[in-house]
Amino acid sequence: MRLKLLVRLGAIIVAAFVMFPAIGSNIPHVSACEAVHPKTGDLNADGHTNSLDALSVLFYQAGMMEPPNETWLGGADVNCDSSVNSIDASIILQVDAGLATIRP
Ligand SMILES: [Ca+2]
Ligand SMILES: [Ca+2]
Repeated sequence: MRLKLLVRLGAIIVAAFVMFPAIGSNIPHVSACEAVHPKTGDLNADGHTNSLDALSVLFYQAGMMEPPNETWLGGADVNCDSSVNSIDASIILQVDAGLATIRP
């Protein structure tokens, strides 16, 4: 029940970021994306790729948290487009729902 609520909350937040792309427009580029292997989307290293990981991406994009380190930035850029944003959060949610996989 709590997980479904978190997934729905994450989906709402992702939708807000997609609808208002100006949010987080000062996102720094990630240079070490390809150096981070394997990419799983499990950004808090709890063994699960889920809405909490997606939420941390959105917090980062909104400037509400600092990245713990460069490795986190590389891991958060799950689509390797050199940017950490709501698209990465959306992919992480899709992985959690079993609708997508992240390339290793
Ligand atoms: Ca996790
Ligand atoms: Ca990205």
